[in-house]
Amino acid sequence: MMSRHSLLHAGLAALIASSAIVAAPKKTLADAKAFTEKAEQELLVLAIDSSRADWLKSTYITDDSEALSAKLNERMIGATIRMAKEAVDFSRLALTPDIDRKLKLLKLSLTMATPSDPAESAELTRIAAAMEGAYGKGKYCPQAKSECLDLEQLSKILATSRDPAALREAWIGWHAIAKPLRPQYERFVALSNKGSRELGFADTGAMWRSKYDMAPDEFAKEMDRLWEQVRPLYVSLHAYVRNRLREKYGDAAVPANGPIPAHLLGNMWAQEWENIYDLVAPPNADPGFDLTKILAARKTSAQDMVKYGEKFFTSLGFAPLPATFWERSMFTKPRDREVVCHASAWDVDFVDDLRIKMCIDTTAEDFTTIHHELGHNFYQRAYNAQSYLFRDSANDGFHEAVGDTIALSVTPEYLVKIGLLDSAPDPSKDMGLLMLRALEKVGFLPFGLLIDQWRWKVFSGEIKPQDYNKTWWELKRKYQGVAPPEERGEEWFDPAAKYHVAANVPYSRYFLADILQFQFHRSLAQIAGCKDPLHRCSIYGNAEAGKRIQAMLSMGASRPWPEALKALTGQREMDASAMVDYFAPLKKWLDEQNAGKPVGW
Ligand code: X8Z
Ligand code: ZN
Repeated sequence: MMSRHSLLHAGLAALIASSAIVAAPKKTLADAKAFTEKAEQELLVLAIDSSRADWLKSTYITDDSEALSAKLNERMIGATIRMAKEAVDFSRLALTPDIDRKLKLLKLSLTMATPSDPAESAELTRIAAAMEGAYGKGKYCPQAKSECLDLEQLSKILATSRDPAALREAWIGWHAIAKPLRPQYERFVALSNKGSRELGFADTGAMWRSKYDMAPDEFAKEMDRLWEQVRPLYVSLHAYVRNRLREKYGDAAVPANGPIPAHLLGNMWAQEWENIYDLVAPPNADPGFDLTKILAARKTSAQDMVKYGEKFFTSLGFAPLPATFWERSMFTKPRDREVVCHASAWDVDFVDDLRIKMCIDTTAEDFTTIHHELGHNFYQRAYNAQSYLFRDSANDGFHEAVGDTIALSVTPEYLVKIGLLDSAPDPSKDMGLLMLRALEKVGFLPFGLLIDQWRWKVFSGEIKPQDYNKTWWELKRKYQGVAPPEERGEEWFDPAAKYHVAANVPYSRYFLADILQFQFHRSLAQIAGCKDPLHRCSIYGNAEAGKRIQAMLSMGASRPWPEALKALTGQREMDASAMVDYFAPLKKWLDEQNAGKPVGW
C-alpha cells in the first residue's frame, strides 16, 4: 500500500515525466539572447566554410570539390537544424521582437533540410552537389560533328538561329542532359521532405512557402492574385507573338489558336523572348539601336561590362566594389575546366568578400544580367552591419529585384549619357522599346510562376515520379501556352534541364521580382522627379533615389518585408499595377493587332 507521502511523489514524478518544461530548468529571456548570439556566431563560421567550398565546386567541378562542398554544406545544415530544434525551448517565452524573428528565421533559412539520420543526411547533400555538377558539365554531342556543345553554345543557337531544324536539334540536345538526373531527383525529393518534416513542415514546398511573413497557403494565394493582375497582358503578348511566328515559320509549324512551340521563342526554356525581337518588332518602331551590336563594335570586354554596372550603383551613392571583387570574381568561362556557368552573386565572408560568377558574353542580355548580379552584391553589402540572421533580403523576391530595377533604368537616354549611344530615339520608337522590354519581362511571368507550381506538387506528393514530365508539360501549356517541339514522354526529365531545378533553387522569387521591380521603378522615378513615361525614366546619378534604395536594403531581413517595401515605395503590398501601367500603351497596341484573331490557347 502506498503511503500518502509516496503518493505525492508518484504524482509529482508523473507530472515531471509528462512535461519537459517542468523538468528542464526554466529558460529566461537572457538564455534566449545568449542562445541566439552563440547560434549566430557558430553559423557564420560554418556558412563561410560552406560558401568557400561551394565557390570552389562551382568554379572547378571535380569529384573532390563536389565531395568537400557537400560535406561542408551538410555540416552547416546539420548545425542549423540542431539549433532550430533547440530554439523550441524558448517558444513559450515572451521574446523581444528581434530574438523572436531571429529564431523564426533560423528555422526558415534552409532551402533543403537534411534528415537526422547521418547516412541520409550525407546522401542528400551529395545528391544535391552532384545534380548541380551534372548540370554544369552538361553537353550535347551531335553525332555529325566531333565537338560537343555546352549550354552557352546551345543557347546561342536558340537565340540567333532562325532555322527550325537547328533550333529543334539544340533544344532536344540540351534537354537530354537532364535524363540521368531523374532517379537522383526522386531520391532528393524523398530525403529533403523527410528533413523538412522533422523540422515541423508538411513538406519541402511548404517550408519554402513559409518564408514570406504569412501562412504558406496565403502565400500561394498571393502568387495567384499577382498573376491574375498581369495575365491579360501576357495573353495579349502571346497572341501577337504567335501570329508573327506563324508569318515566319508557317501555319503548319505554329498553330493559330494553340500553344507556341517552345524552341521558337529564342530561349532554351522559352522563359524570356527578347532574342526574337527582330521577328516580332512593330513595323517602323524599331528602337533605333541594338546594344549587342554596339558592345561588340566597341570590343567591350567582360570586365568593361561589369564596370558599366558598377558605375550605375556608384552614381547612386553606393561605395565602389572592393578590390577583391575584381581579383576573385569569375567573368568568363575558363577554357580548361568545368564550371557552373549559371550566373550568381556571392558574399563569401558575409561582409565584403563580394564576387560574381558568370560566363559573360558581349550581349545586351548579359549586360542586363550583370546589373542583376550586382544588385545582389550591393544588397549583400548594404545589410552587412546587421547581425548574421538578418543578413538577407526582406524576402527573396526583393533580392532578385534590386539589380533588375537598376536595369530598368538602362534607357536610351542613359546609354547616351554614358557614351554608348549617340542619340536617343524619338517617341515614335516607343512601341519598339516597350516591345523589347515586354518580351523579356512579360514573357517571363508565367515561367516564373510555373516552376514552383510543379515543385510544390512534387514535394507534396500530388505529382508522382511516374508523372514528372507529363505534369511539367501540362503546366507549361497551362501557364505559358507553349508546347515541346516533339512528344516528351516519361523517358525524359525536362524540368531538370533548368538550372534551378537541378540545383534546388526556389523560383517563386523571380516571379515576385518581375513584379516588384516595376513597383520599385515607379516609386524611384517619382522620387527622382521623372515626368516622362516610365520606360523613359532612368534614376542614374540620382542621390535621392539612391538613399531610398539604401534605406530599404540596409534593413536586410530585420523586419517583415512589408516594412521594407514601405521604406522604398510607401506601400505595404506587392502590387502589379506599376507593371500594368508601364506596359499600358503596348497592351493597347497589341490588342489592336490581335483584333479578329484568336487569343489564348
Ligand atoms: O537565375 C537567375 C539569375 C541568378 S539569381 C541569373 N535568373 C533567373 C533565371 O535565369 O532563370 C534571373 C532571371 C531569372
Ligand atoms: Zn539573382
